[in-house]
Amino acid sequence: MTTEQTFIAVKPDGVQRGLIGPIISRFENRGFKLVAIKLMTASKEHLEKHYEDLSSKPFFPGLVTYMASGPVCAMVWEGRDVVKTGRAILGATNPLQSAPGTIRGDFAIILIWHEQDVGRNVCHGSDAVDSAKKEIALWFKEEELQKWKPAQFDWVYE
Ligand code: DAT
Ligand code: MG
Repeated sequence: MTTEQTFIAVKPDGVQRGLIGPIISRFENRGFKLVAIKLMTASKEHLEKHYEDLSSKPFFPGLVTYMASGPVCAMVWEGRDVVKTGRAILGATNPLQSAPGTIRGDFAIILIWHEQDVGRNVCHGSDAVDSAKKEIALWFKEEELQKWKPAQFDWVYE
């Protein structure tokens, strides 16, 4: 069985709106395992590294300022195919296009697509196994990642 890890972060709007619990529940309910979690206000330098692939985009400075504006809930989740499934649980980047049943589709309430608003989409999730590895290393020290076997493990996986 290939087990992988993904980096999930409840963004400042999600933290302010009391959505940490509901977001954690969606990953727990699916059978994924939480291996690290912390609430932290990231520096702009840290977020510039996190979003370095987007540095040429016009919305980059606004994205970094917004993400540094308050605490985010940074997490690492582990399980079979968790990177791709995590993206499915999150929904499309633009909340207008994210399906009901997804985190963004259920909780992001943006009504007008424009450059300023699309950032308020509640939650981040790594988009590939490689970027997940990079993001986990940026946000967590190796010793912060817990190695444990949930009691439900043998009921989740065949
Ligand atoms: P995702 O978060 O779905 O991986 P992304 O990596 O392309 O999306 O972009 C990172 C974040 O940047 C995204 O969650 C919200 C913001 N963003 C993306 N496209 C944007 C746009 N056209 N205008 C403003 N913000 C945008
Ligand atoms: Mg992305």
